[in-house]
Amino acid sequence: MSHHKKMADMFLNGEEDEALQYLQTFQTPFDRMVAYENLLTPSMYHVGELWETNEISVADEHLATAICDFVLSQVDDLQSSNEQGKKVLLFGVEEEQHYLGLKMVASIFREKGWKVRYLGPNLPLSHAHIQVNSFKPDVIGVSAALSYRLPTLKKVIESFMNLEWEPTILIGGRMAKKHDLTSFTSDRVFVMKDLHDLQAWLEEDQRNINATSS
Ligand code: B12
Repeated sequence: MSHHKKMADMFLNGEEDEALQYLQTFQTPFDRMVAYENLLTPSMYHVGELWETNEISVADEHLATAICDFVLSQVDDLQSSNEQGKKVLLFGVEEEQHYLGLKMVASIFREKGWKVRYLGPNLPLSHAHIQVNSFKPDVIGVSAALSYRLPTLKKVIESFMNLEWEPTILIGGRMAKKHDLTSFTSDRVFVMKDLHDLQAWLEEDQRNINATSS
């Protein structure tokens, strides 16, 4: 059985300690991004397939989500780099309930020493603006899983383009994998299919900082 199916089984059986141990030992050395992208994410996608084909119930899927969240929170607690001063604010658009991907993104930024404000899913735009204006993030990350969120997402991007300090906007979530969102992109708006894209962007950003400071 593949790693992610084993992990999905542990989620569905409510085996949180076993799931955590499996995650921590499936690769050496441990890499947070790889653990999220190559194990937790495919495990939850597998749970989605089982749910779609009625092999598991909604209650099973909720249990799997809760265990995945637990494991993710434990990994997130591991040591991060020193603070490097940059700020990111993350949220899921209004009515969007899926949040595990965004929580992984928060954890990756934290690991790189960013100051993170993770606001969770289902945040109306007017409320997001209150936090954005007080926190003044360098980067705003937005997540949406379902295709019918695209109009909302478009509105969110447009409204952040007016911010005077010109933050970078990152768009991710399941619909970024399913649709060609190049029409959303610009020199300040980046669409990301997964955490590999995020990691590549973060490394480029770091290179730019080093280039300016030397
Ligand atoms: C768990 C789950 C739920 C839970 C959510 C729990 C929670 N709080 O997160 C609940 C029960 C609430 C739920 C509800 C629904 N769900 Co649901 N859900 C799932 C499931 C099984 C897993 C989601 C998940 O956590 N995936 C794992 C994460 C890590 O993956 P990810 O979000 O894609 O994130 C990755 C990238 O996209 C990226 N990323 C994500 N966000 C961002 C942001 C930035 C800035 C960046 C850089 C990257 C990034 O990072 C991650 C790692 O690569 C999926 C199956 C699937 N394929 O995802 C279905 C799934 C997404 N749901 C689905 C559906 C239909 C629904 C409902 C409409 C069902 C209903 N009839 O009520 C509702 C809609 C709720 C809503 N209003 O949003 C369908 C969507 C199908 C479609 N055609 O679009 C899926 C695919 C299941 C299926 N196979 O049918 N769901």
